[in-house]
Amino acid sequence: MKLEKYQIEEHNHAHRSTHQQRIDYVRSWVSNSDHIIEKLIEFQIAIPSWALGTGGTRFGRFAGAGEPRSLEEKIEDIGLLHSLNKSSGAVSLHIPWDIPKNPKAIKALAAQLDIKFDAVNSNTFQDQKGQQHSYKFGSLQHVDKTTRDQAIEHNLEVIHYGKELGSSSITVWLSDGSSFPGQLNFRKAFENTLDGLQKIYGALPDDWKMFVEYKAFEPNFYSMTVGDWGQSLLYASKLGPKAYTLVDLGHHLPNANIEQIVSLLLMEGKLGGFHFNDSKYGDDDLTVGSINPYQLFLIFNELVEGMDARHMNHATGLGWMIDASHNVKDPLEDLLQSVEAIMIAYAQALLIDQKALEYARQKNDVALAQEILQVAYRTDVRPLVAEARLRSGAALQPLELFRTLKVREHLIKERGTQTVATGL
Ligand code: LRH
Ligand code: MN
Repeated sequence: MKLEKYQIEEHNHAHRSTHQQRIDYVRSWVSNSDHIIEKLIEFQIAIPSWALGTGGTRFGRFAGAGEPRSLEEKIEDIGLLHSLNKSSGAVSLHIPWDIPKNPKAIKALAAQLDIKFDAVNSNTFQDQKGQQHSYKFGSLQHVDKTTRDQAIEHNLEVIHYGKELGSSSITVWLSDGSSFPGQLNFRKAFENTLDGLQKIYGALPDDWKMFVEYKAFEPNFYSMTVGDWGQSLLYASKLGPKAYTLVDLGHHLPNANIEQIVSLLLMEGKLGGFHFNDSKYGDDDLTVGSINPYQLFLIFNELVEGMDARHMNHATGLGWMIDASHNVKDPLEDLLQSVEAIMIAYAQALLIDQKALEYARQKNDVALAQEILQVAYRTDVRPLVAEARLRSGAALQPLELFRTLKVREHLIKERGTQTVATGL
C-alpha cells in the first residue's frame, strides 16, 4: 500500500491551525527551535525487518492480520511508515529471515521509497533446516571447530548480502553462553569467540563496521559469552578500529546505568549504535519510551554531550536502530510510537543547556543540575517534532492518519488475515 501526497496534505491542512498555535508558543521561548528542527529532519531510524509482524513468547503468539509475506512487502511497509513520519528511512535486515532473493530488485524498490540499508544481522541462535552442525551449545564459542567454522561461514554470507544491498555494517549478536555452572570454560569460550569474530572482521570491506551486541541473559541463563558492555568492549578493542559495541536497551541487568555505559563507550570511541526498545524486567522488547522515557532522555543527553565532544555528526555518527517485538499491538502502530519516542527524547536532549549544566557541576550545585535537566525533560517538544515532519512532507499526526486511512484494513484486504511475517 502506498500513501498519496494529497492524503498527507489533506491531513496536515486539517491540523494546521492547532499545530501553528503550538509551534508558535514553543518557538516563542525555545531560542534554538530551528536548530533542533533541522537536527530532527536529518535524524533517521532504521526499522528492524523482523518486527513487521506480530511477535510472541514461548507461551504463545496471537497472530495479527495483513502481515507482510515477503521482503518486498516488508520494504513497502517501512516505506509506508517513512511516508508518515519521514524519520524511518532505513531498514536493518536479519539473515536468513530476510534473504533478498533478487538483491537488485529489492535495492531498487527501497531506493524508490527512499529507504537505505542499515546493519545486516547474522543468526547463529537458531538451527536452519538441513544445517549440518547444531548451535544448541553455541556457535563461535562451540567446543567443536566445524560448528565454529559453520557460524563464521554464515557471517561471511551475511556480509555478502549486505554488500549487494549497499549496507555498510554487520551486527553480530550471539546467544552463546551456558545455563549451568561447570558447563563452560569461560576463557576458552571467549578465545574461540574472539577467533571467530577476527575471521569475520577480516572479511569486512574497508568502509564497513562490525557491531558486537551484548546481552546479560536469555536464551542462556547462567552466562552469556558476550554478556555485558565490558566484554563487548574487550572484543571490539581486540578486533580493531572497525569493531564497535552495540547497546540494546533491553540487554542489561535490572537497574543498570545505561546512560553511564553510553558515556564511557562514546569516550572510548567504541560505541557503534543502538537497538532501541523498552523494558520493565528482562529483554521485553516493548515500545520505545513506553516504560522508562526518563532513562531514554538521560541516554540522549549523554549522546548529545558525548558526540559533540567528539565532533560526531548526530545523524550519521552511530547506528540508530529499533529492535522490538509486538505481542499485543499492531506492529506498524508500535513502530510509529517508537520512532516518535526517540525523536522526542532527542529533541529534549538538544534543549539541555549543556554549558549551564557544566557550570552547575563545577559548583557541585546538584539541585541546579537536576533543574537544568528536568526543565528540558518537562518541555513538550512534540510541536518541534511535528514541525520537522511537516517540513519533510510527512504527517503532523502519523498514528492518527494511519488509523484514519484504515491502513491495516487495506493491508488485510490485500494480504488476507492468515499471513505470517518471518522474524521473532
Ligand atoms: C537478541 C536481539 C538481537 C537480534 C534479536 C532479534 O535479543 O536483541 O539483536 O538478533 O534480538
Ligand atoms: Mn537487539
